[in-house]
Amino acid sequence: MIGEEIEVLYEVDSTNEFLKKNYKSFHDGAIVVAIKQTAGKGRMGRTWYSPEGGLWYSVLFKPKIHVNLHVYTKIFSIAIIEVLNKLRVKAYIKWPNDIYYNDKKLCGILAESVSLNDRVVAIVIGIGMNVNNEIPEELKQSAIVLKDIVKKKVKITYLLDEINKHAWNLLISYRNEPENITKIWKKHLVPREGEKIKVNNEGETVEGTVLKISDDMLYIDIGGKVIGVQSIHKVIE
Ligand code: BT5
Repeated sequence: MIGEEIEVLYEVDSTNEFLKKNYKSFHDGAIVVAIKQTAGKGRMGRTWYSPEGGLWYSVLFKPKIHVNLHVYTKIFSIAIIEVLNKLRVKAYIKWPNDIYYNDKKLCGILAESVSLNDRVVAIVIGIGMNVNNEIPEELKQSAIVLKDIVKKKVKITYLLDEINKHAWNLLISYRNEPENITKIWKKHLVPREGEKIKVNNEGETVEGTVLKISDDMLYIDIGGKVIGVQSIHKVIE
């Protein structure tokens, strides 16, 4: 199960960092929730703004067999979309790992792993969702808060419990039918194959058409030349 073991911290630098440091003290499926983070982080050292009122937590996995990090990111993205759908919020997954509503970021996911002698010993999936929190002026154009979408405060514990339940069911279904997860993920994904997007290619913003989407690559046709954009590159639109 996910969240059977739970630690709630009033304040921590980052729940991902906390679990990466302390993974030995927790079981598979444990979660660490913070009321606020003082150094919440996104990918590639970016800052994740996480004041009181949001859902900021990390899940620990100690898989016995190797499972790619992308799988966990997909599973939690789908779980979050399913829970938001229950609240009648039509959110979508913006490639590779963001949850968006009306062109604005509602939630981000950060998947990390800890290795010992080349063996992955812990996987930490960090989830940050704007729920009842404020967002700073500089993010107002690009970010959104759940309470402003549904026009009322939403219970953090409800979201936490639902996301974990959905993610657990998806994880079990992944074991039996791995390709089904990719199918569901693609259904909620923006952009879709065939759509036009803008990407940052060698420092320049260029427009192209998405030819194919794989786990961690977008293949884009830019005027006849096909480039592979890895998830670490920034997709502009
Ligand atoms: C992400 O990174 O979207 C992953 C965010 C993961 C946060 C969770 S919270 C619990 C756990 N503990 C952590 O320390 N992290 C995880 P990325 O795609 O790199 O997006 C980062 C960018 O999103 C920033 O550069 C800002 O532009 C923007 N941003 C920062 N805070 C935001 C917020 N609260 N809401 C929306 N956008 C935000």
